[in-house]
Amino acid sequence: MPYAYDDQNVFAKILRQEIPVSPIFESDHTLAFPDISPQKATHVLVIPKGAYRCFDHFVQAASDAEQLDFFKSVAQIAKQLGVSEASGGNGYRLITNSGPDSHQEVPHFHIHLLGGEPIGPLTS
Ligand code: DGP
Repeated sequence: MPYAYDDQNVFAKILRQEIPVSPIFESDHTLAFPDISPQKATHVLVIPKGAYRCFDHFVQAASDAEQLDFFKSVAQIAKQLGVSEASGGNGYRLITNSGPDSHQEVPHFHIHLLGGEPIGPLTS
């Protein structure tokens, strides 16, 4: 099934610098910035710069270079934020919502990186 991409979504506007954010990390293919409504002490969104609607779309359509850059960036960001065990932190949670049942609000693939405090079990 083809993935339609709505280039009016808020993250597309952030990538075009139509909406300001304060990036905490940027690489060739990846951008990260704080969530506007943080749910934990650390709550960062990591997005690919390419136009991908959800995780499945990203894995299906992004180049190997984009995918490698993205996933290595997530680990690098966790280190930079001091939440990874490798950087002396206590760990973190990654979440990605993909499609309507998951409650994905912004239709541009993104990973929530949550940490900086104990997080309970998944509940819903
Ligand atoms: P999701 O439900 O997985 O699609 O999460 C979308 C997240 O995006 C949500 O936690 C709030 C965040 N968000 C929405 N609009 C903006 C924005 O304009 N700036 C920033 N920094 N985050 C936003």
